[in-house]
Order: sequence, then C-alpha cells, then structure tokens
Amino acid sequence: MNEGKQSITILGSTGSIGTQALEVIAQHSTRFDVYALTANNQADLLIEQARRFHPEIVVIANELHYEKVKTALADLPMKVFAGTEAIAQVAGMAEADIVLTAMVGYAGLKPTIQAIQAGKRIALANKETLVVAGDLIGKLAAQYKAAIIPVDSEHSAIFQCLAGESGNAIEKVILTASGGPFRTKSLDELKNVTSAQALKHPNWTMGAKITIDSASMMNKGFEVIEAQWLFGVSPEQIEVVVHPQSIIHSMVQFADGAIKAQMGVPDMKLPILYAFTYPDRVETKFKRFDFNSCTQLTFEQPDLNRFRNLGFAYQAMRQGGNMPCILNAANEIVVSAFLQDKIRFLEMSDIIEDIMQQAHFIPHPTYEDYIETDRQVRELTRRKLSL
Ligand code: MN3
Repeated sequence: MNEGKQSITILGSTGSIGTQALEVIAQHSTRFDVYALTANNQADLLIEQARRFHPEIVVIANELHYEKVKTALADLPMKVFAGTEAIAQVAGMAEADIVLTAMVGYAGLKPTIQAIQAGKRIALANKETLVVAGDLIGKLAAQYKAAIIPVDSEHSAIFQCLAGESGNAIEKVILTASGGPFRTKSLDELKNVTSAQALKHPNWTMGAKITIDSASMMNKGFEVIEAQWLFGVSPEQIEVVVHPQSIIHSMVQFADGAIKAQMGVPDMKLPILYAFTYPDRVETKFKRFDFNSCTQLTFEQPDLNRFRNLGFAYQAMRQGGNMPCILNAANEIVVSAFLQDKIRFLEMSDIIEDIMQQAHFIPHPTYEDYIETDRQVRELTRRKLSL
C-alpha cells in the first residue's frame, strides 16, 4: 500500500458501476489503490480485474467458481475467498479507506452494515440498502461516524448542491427522471412491451435489474426513498420531474425559493469520482457538456397512471416500517420474472400492489425483521407467480 493513496474496496466490481469505478481508479492511479474486489458470478472478469489492479483480496460470492479464481491468480500475492459471508467480512477490513457498495439489490445490506461499523467512508451505489433499511443505516452511520457519500447520480447531484449550505434548511429536493425507454408509450402500448425493449435505456448504460427498474420507474421510486434517508427530508419535500435529456441530474430548493441544480453529460464516472475525493474536485478528461449540441432542456410531470410503481414507492415511504422492504423484495422477484419473459411489463405493478397488501406489516422493524420480511415476501411473490 503506497503512502498517501486512498485504498478502495469495490463490492460488485464486475457490474456496471464497479467496472466504471475501476476506469476512474485507472485514470487516477496516483490517488487510488484497490484493496479488495468482490463479484457474484463473473469469475473471468474478476480474474482479469485482479490481474490488472493487484488488490490484496479477491472474493467470488458463488463458491462454485472458487477453484477457478484461486488457480488463475495463484502466481500473484493476493488472498482469494469465496461466499457471501467473506464479502461482508472484507467490507469491514481495516486496511481500506473507502468502500464502494456497487452490488445489486438486497444483497448489499449486510456488507454495507459491516463497512459502516468499521467506520469506512461509504461510496453508496447500492440504493436497495437505504430502501430496505434506511433508518437502521442512518442510525449506524451516525453511531460509527461513517460518512455515506451517494454515488447514484441524482443523490450525488443533491449532495453537490448542498455543499456549502450547512445550516440552510432544504425546502424540497427535486429528483430528475429521464422517463426511460417507455416515457411516450400509452398504457395500451405498455401492455405488450418486451424485456428486450425495456433493456434499451436512452441515456444511461446500466445493469439489467436497474434498467428494468428505470423503465418501470421503480428506480425513481427507490431514489425517492433513498433521498428521504440521505437528506432527512419528508415525503412531501421530495418531488420528481421528468427531464428526458438527463443533463440536470437533480436539484435542491431552499427556503428563499432559490433552486440549485447540478448539470453535466450523463456519466456515472463523475459521481463515482466525487464520492472518492469529496470535498475535493479533481481534474478529469470526462466529456464536457456542449450547449451547441443540446439547445433544449425540457420538463414534464411523471404519469402515475402509466407508471404506478412511483406511486407505490411514495405509499411505502409514507407507511414506513418494513413496507419499503416489502416493496423491494416483491420488485426483485417480479423484475427477474419479467427478464425471463414469465410475466408482462404491467403485471409487475399489479403483483407488487397485491403483495404490499398481503405481506405482514411491521411498524418498527429490527434488523432481524428486515431479514425475515425479505425472505417471506420473496416466497410469497414466487408463490403468486407459481415460480
Ligand atoms: Mn439514479
């Protein structure tokens, strides 16, 4: 470990955020070192990344790939582990300064808690962690003095708008939404859209799960819940505006009516880098916004009749307790069923609505309650889908 460098653990290094984070690290190699890399299943890419970035620790969650990874890296001085428990342990290792949580879904919860308890700076890209257990995460972060810096572009934008505003109350936060690939489709047309169509996002390149969530606007719903916990605002203080160009990444309105926006070309590398270097900004060669090529920024209201998930997220947030956890678990199951073409696009919302009514509501859940809720709701949803 070189002196003066920030040492980074990437949980989920083979996903979209993970690979972009490694690009950022490669472009700023005088500032950053990789301490650990973890992946779920993509053994080949993990091996390639480990050979290039020389982390001290490599973890593959799927134990079936352990021998392969271990053998492929045997000539290098690094430790190789397998299993989800190892990922949680690595997240709390003392040697790393920053932990980027870039894994997909609920799986991010436990390692994020470990990293918080170790007092790390958390570059938070796994939004499900805050959706499922935002109150718990917030309390733990305060208790262990772990800074949580958002990587999600909207929340990074709000975070950037709030720099230098400590003591100034937020009147509201305004999350922008691209509207996704189906923004202009009618309800009738939405009945027959396919997963292949849903996977073509107009502005952002992301993993499959979040791309479907973007098409259904569940992603924006999750981001509303995420904003509640990150910025301590009430549901009434969070507004969503559809902004198809994705140039304004989000905004904050203050008590005097002033609105601050953070703008730029859509590129996740900027929020990733900012989470690593905050409060500093460092020079980059990222593409610059060109006012000549983009002469119009437009805004629309989100349509909650066509995109019911956004309404469900507000409802879950207002109900609180384990309801956002219920919402998340049901969503993970229906998205995976839709990706396998087992259900239709609009059925995802119908099923989520039913599950929110049927699942056992707990007003003040503990960590164990979240675990149990997640397990039960997945089972309930699978049964409903006869999966
Ligand atoms: Mn986002």
